[in-house]
Amino acid sequence: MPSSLDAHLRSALDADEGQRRIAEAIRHLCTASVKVRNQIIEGGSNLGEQRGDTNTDGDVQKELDVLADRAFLQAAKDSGFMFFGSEEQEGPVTLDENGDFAIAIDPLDGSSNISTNVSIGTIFSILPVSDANRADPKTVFMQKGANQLAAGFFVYGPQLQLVLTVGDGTHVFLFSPKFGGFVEQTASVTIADKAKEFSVNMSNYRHWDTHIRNYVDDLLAGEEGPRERDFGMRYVGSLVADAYRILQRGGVFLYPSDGRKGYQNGRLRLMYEANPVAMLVEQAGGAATDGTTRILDIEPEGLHVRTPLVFGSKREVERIGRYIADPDALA
Ligand code: P6P
Repeated sequence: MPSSLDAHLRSALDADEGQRRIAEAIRHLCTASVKVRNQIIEGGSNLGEQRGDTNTDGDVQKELDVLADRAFLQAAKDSGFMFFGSEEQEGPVTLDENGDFAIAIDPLDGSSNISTNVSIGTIFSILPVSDANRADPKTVFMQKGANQLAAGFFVYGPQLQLVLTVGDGTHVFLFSPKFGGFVEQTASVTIADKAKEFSVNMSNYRHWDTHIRNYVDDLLAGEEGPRERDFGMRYVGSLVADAYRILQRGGVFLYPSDGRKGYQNGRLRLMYEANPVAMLVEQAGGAATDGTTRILDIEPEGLHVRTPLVFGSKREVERIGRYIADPDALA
């Protein structure tokens, strides 16, 4: 019988009461993920239907967005954790004045893909609450990603998977209805150092800065240009799907800043997309930057701030930094 998530949590998070509370919160998050999974499987065709409200991205909420937000808010309540989600217009929800931990979460990332049956996900980050910032929920979440105690994402695809780190490497767990829980699928994922694929929305090419265009041009030129090989391209348009593929077989993902209105810092959110993905990728031996600065070192200037995001095979992420630092160099 493969090792269970429970066994992993008991061995990785058992040093003190705080760690045990984080383990319990991860169990509650898993319970919420199974509710979302079951709704996707059984929920019929209205899951992608719009409800009329908009979230902070300006996206119209879908039925499943609201169900996921409620399910994960309940998980935070059951954990006694503060809660801040991408769907929250007003800001963080204080659930427990004396809470020691907080969850920043995108309850349903990629919901525009529901109607096309593409993998979607939930991305979460667990942060400490210090006495200094406990009084103001907003300051609780205004901390850099390096402070994360745990991070993960659920992938609602052909299988329900949990990609998780509690600072002890990145591990993949598979939901097994037969087993009635999550079983370990891959212990200690390692991202291949060399990238053979890149992942970017090429339709934004004309909006990128010169150095990003130069970098992508060289990828497209392959062996006929300055690069040592030809490259493949994969782009799902669902962050958890692209991130999971890169964790499994290497590659590099880019969502750069671009000239479009509202995209000067790219599209992805620092708090509940870039930071958790960056922790998972670094724990798997990869790298994650905004092009030049380590994502986990970025001090947030707002709760829903966006950041340019580059992550994946470490040598490729570093190469992009060299294109930006010296656009004329053939990095
Ligand atoms: P674009 C999905 O809506 C999402 O937030 C991420 O999951 C994904 O990586 C990105 O947006 C895709 O954005 O502009 O390429 O459609």
